[in-house]
Amino acid sequence: MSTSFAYHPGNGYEAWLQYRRADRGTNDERFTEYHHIVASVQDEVMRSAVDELSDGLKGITGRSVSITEDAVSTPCILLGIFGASKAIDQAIDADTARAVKAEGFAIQTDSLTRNIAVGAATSAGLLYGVFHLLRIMGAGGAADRLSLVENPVNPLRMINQWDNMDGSVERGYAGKSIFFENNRITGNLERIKDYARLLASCGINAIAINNVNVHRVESRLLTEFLPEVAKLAEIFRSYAIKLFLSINYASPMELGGLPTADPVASDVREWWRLAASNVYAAVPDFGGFLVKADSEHRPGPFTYGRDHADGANMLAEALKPYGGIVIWRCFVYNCKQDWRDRTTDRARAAYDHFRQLDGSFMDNVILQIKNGPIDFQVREPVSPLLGAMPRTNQMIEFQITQEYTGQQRHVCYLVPQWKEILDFDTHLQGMGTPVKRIVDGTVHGNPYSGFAAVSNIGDDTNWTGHPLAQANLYGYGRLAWNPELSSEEIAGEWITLTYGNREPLYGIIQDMLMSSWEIYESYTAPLGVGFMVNPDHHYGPNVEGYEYSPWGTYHYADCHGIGVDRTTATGTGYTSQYAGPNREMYESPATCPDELLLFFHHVPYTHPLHSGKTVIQHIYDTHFEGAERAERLLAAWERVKEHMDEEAFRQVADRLAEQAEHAKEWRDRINTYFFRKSGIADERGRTIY
Ligand code: GCV
Repeated sequence: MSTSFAYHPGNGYEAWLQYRRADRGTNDERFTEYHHIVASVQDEVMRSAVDELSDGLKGITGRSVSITEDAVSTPCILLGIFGASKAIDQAIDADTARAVKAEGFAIQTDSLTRNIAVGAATSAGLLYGVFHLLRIMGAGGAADRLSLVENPVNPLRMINQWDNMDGSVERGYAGKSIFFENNRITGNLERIKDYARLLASCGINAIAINNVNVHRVESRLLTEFLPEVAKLAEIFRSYAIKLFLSINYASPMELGGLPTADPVASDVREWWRLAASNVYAAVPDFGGFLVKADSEHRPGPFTYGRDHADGANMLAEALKPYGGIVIWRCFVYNCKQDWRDRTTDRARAAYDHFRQLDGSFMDNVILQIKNGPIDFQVREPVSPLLGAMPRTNQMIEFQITQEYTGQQRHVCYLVPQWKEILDFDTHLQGMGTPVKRIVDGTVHGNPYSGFAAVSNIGDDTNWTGHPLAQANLYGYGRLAWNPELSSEEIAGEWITLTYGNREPLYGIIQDMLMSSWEIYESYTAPLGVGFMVNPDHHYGPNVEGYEYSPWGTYHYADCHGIGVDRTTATGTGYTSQYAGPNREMYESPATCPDELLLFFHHVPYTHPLHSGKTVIQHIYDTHFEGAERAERLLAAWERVKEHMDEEAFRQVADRLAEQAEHAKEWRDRINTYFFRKSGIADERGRTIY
């Protein structure tokens, strides 16, 4: 990476949108001649695009910026919609314009005038184009050779807030909600606007603002709080982001006083029709409903002997006249399992409940499927439900908030994990059916598809608590836009825009991010076995924390061995949910990848891995190494100290110090537990308690 300039991220509020002036004499100096924007603003999204470009240019060039409807001097930056702007139609040739889809854009520099044209088919595309141009400028790219077309790969690129109206955030690790306080919608709309900017800048186009666990008060977002919801929708609308609400399935009872929420009851259906009509009267471009039903004590159609297609279709019918959609979550399992019962396997649940319903959902229903069959663990196989319902819309759900990956007290850059999942070949239509092609809708030609993820932000000044966790939010958006981007590229963009690309800072942070998932995995639950965390809050080691609980997340460690037999031959039969080659690969310990061995198999501690180590030695080695590597992260960060301001340095240093200490706790708890269970000593004689 070339030497350019260093940002001073300070308190982190501006995140990757700092638009700082470059140091003199660097390659982004070439942008300083751009301080004239030509645009005729047609709507609020275009207004945002022009404002953002103007602010960005001001920051980057240090000069004041003029905005006119016609070009008065060159070089300038032209913004416009194809067919509506003559200047754009002249600047960008017709073939290029035709390659631009609804939310895409083209950027081209004229070699003679040096004018930069940003053209799009919609104002949303224009907004994304502006953010892209600012990203190029921020990274010190060259203005004179721009010639590119970008289209988002995924139609839906959604964020799910798990925010409650009392101001708390379920699984939130960065302060309180920015949306709600004291059971009301916030009056701090500036912060919402800044969040909308952050999201739009990396391509997000949809948001559900409240927790999928909808309590009594949030149910009323559909009714008495609608005027305030409309204000939030207005802000997001101006950044081309559609607003959704999580709804309570039992609303007809809780709000409407009906005796039932049975999806086939005519008064229940009528209640939802009316609710939808009221929402659309307040928010004409409302996105739709996000629903967690029959899951973790939430109400749902099972109560009435109905299935999830009955439940989802009832809501879909109510939303259909307005173009709204139902996003129905597949996180449905028995959370009151008896730990003695070895026949029930939580991993099977989503597939077992939903697969048989393929073809029975209306076309404005999308099933939202967690990336793995359990619950956002540091390592899980890909959910076998993804792609297994060809006649049903599906989207994948990731978790940006680090519930099981260090809770934003540990650094864990999750983009490499998401990439592995997206690249996984399901073999559902022969070789070459990766998850990313299923969720972008191309494999089955589904009208609705894409990504959703649980947000990691709160009202902490720097948004994410751990400053390095900002890379996960940024990375999620960029990956939803284009899953072909590499983890390194995304990290590189984020580092450059946040801290600058000056060495050694750039390289140090890049190495830290790229190794962080592996490091976190190495000192926590081994070989895909999952959990081993403290119950409820899920932070910190507790090997038997869930072993005798009703939640279905067991590891079955005894003095001989560990792991869950999920094979078809002798176990729960979960492996049978995968297509051909994957089923066989997971069925046998000989072919099962090491990192998932204990997810699929119960093996003796002396079982040899492909790496040549035994399971027990692998546990010891990874835990000793992981804790050492966590300590080295802190040492690496010390080396960036002189290259950034004190506050920005300190925010990360404090968390890395906690991580290093906490990694030792993980190491010693896990190693001690397995040494005591197995009675097998560490080959290298290191201290185990
Ligand atoms: C919103 C896990 C989390 C819950 C979360 C749930 C879900 O179980 O621990 O906090 O609830 O997933 O995704 O619905």
